[in-house]
Amino acid sequence: NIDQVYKQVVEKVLREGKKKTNRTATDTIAVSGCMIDYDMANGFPLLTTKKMAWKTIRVELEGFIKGVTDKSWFQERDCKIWNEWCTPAKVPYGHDEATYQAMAEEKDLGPIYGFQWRNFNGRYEFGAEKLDGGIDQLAKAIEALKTNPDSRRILVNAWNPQQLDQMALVPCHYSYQLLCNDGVLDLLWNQRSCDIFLGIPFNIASYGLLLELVAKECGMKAGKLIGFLGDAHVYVNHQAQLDEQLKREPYAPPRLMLDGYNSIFDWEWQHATLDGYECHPSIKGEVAV
Ligand code: UFP
Repeated sequence: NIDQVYKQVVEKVLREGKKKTNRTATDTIAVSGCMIDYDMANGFPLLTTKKMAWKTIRVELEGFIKGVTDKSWFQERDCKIWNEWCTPAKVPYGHDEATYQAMAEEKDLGPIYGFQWRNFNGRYEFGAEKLDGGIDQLAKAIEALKTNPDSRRILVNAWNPQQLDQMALVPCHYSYQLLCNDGVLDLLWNQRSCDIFLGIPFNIASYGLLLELVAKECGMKAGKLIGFLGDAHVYVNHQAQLDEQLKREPYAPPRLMLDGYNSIFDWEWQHATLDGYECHPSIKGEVAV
């Protein structure tokens, strides 16, 4: 199950990792290069060894699929993970003051993941109506899967060097490939930077959900979920939490149900539910910002 796959990643990072400084004030233990390889036939990949924020995962993915860049859209649905970014107290990364002011005032996240998925490199103006001209990579990928499922060229890319400095946060997971073999669909994603305790459990479930949504849309079965992790790190102040988590006995994985919508493009988070999610209590850890 996914808890076992996750445990192997944690153990590899802690065993082979080296202490490393980074952008934040908290050091990490990091390895370069690590892979997650999970067969979706074993159940939905939501960790059971700690309680996961299932609603947040669904809302964020809905926002990405719809190309949402308005921070209040996420907040109205109790999705708080983007709150840290473009707040008056914090200038994220190296944005210049004018860009930052526009983002803070307009609650605008910039041309982040969803914008690139649905309108790659389209003209972007802060707070303005979103202008077209970009490429709808997600629609193209789905069209390609339906018409030419053997293709090895079905990719969605969020890393857009032309617009990186307009984004509230540059992509961590920056591309994914969809590969189909005989009606079974695999999703492979790339992630340049991976917080193993707080980020990765969330990213696994999010791409697992995207895989199921695309598979259903194309009349396929979900196969492998594969993650290529670049800088895979454990923040030093998350070690005790991970020790605690790894001692816990996993429960049987939950089953995902998708119902009540017509196409992936009008899918809403409520249309995905879990059958039988049994889990251990949540474990808190500080986000390094
Ligand atoms: N991070 C994740 N997953 C995500 C996300 C962020 O693990 O989906 F958005 C973590 C990785 C890293 C930090 O610890 O957030 C981003 O910092 P940096 O941009 O310096 O790599």
